[in-house]
Amino acid sequence: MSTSPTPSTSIVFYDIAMRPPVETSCLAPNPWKSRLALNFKAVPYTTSWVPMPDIPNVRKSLNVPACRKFANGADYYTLPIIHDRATNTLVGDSFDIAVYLQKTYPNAGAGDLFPPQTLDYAYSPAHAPLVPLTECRDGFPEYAKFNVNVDAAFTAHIQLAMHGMSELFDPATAEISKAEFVRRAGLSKFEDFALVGEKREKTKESLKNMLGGLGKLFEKDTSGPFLLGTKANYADLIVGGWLRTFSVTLPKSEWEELRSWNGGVFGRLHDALEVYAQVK
Ligand SMILES: N[C@@H](CCC(=O)N[C@@H](CS)C(=O)NCC(=O)O)C(=O)O
Repeated sequence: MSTSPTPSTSIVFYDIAMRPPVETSCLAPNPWKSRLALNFKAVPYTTSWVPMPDIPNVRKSLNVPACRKFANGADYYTLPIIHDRATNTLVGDSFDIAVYLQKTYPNAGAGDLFPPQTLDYAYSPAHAPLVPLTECRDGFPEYAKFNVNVDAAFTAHIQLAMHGMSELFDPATAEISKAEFVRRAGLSKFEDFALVGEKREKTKESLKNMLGGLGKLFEKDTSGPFLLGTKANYADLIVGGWLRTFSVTLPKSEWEELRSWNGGVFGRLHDALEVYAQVK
């Protein structure tokens, strides 16, 4: 018999508020990984939508230390966070959230988020990311390493998504958010993030190559659409979180292209994860 707590008191899930309606505009990859995991586990939760400029205050007021730092060592306050009121636990990193859900609710919903598997994928970006990524987390080392590599791989191509992302900023705080992105990048105006023409094509080509490598993992089990065939696990959700970001921020024609690469492996994965993509 399971001794895990009953998730009767709902979890509060903190995600970044984009343009209303937030249900269709939410796009941050790490919160998406957690939403997919919460829905996979079918635990009751409600979303608390945090305007982007309020993230530092919300995180500080919950007493959750930053899990990411800027290149100069200053704290970088991020979401997601979950507050599980059934166990009075706060968790402030998407990987830690998945591990927490698995350990606390091992048999809930669709079951095991971390079935044993080898996740043989390494990505070395040509340049260090603008903001260093969080270091590899504890628990399920194969998955933790995969998470770091997948984050590095997609982050290296994030400029493709910047324009689409800015269109989805909440108009109430868009100017503050844009100014913050400009400041972090050491640019003078948001338009400097623009990626067009030949340069855009090159970055798309690089994204296609990166996904070519990642896609090979999904082609091992041909019963698909998931890494281990017909049942999803957290590694699928890690990639699925990033696909959510690109699905709403790339121009439609480019998203359709991406879906078709590698014989459509990523389009199928994205569609198959729709069952865990409800925004609550
Ligand atoms: N390792 C952390 C990273 C979280 C993270 O980078 N969150 C981004 C969204 S995906 C964020 O909150 N950004 C806020 C900002 O850029 O101001 C996790 O997986 O939760």
